[in-house]
Amino acid sequence: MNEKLQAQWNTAPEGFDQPKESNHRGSLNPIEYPSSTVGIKRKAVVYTPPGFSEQASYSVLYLLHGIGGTEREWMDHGCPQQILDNLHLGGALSPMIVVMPNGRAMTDDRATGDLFEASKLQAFETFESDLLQDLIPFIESTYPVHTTSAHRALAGLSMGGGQALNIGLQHTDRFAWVGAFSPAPNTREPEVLISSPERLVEDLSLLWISCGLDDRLKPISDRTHHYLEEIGIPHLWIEEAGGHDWEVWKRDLYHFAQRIFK
Ligand code: FER
Repeated sequence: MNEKLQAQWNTAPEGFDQPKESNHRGSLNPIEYPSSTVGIKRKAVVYTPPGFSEQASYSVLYLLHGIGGTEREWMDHGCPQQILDNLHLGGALSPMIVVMPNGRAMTDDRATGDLFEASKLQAFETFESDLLQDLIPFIESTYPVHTTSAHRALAGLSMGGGQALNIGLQHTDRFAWVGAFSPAPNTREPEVLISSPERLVEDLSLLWISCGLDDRLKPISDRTHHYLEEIGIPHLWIEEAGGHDWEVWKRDLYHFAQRIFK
């Protein structure tokens, strides 16, 4: 990648994550949906953009958290409302809502105790069914949204980045846009992850993989990128300044959001 492009990923404009004076603001709303997968009602947070209208039709980005988080993690640490409001007000985004689920699909899905316990790691796998069978149908019957893969994106950070790859690349009929920000060791091995290269090339509009150069999980991203390159699958590969942290993920959201649904 040339130096100019590389530099682009290491910056976002001053104040990109700060609230601007405006009467037009989006909003973040907690929701609950029935999960047949877990057998309980599960929580999520939904961002609707400035000027949101039931008469319009929106695309949907499903945005996933890391191992230490819940459905609140992006809201509490990633300034999604400020970043997305500012982009919407600048005319830089397609009309979209953003759904932030809880990716630990089990009865007690709080981020407490030993987060690496087997049952808790398994719950990040179980989320595949919760997302596809429960959450997406709920969102699509509740919000005024488009329901084709061209209008659905799946992205996440760390554990959520691994989920975005594991789920997204198996279900390219459901998601045309997939983004992994600093994907974690839950990311399947490349040969398993990419079981049907031709299908990926045909179905995906964007496959994004990014990681901070100082992130100790970077070998996971490297491995995935090298395999994709080797077998000739187009993807956006971003090595950026920083570690396993929110400065990186906020910037990733800023850039990724502008590239989807276009
Ligand atoms: C691991 C190291 C980190 C791992 C997961 C993580 C499943 C996740 C980190 C995060 O989500 O921030 O070995 O194994």
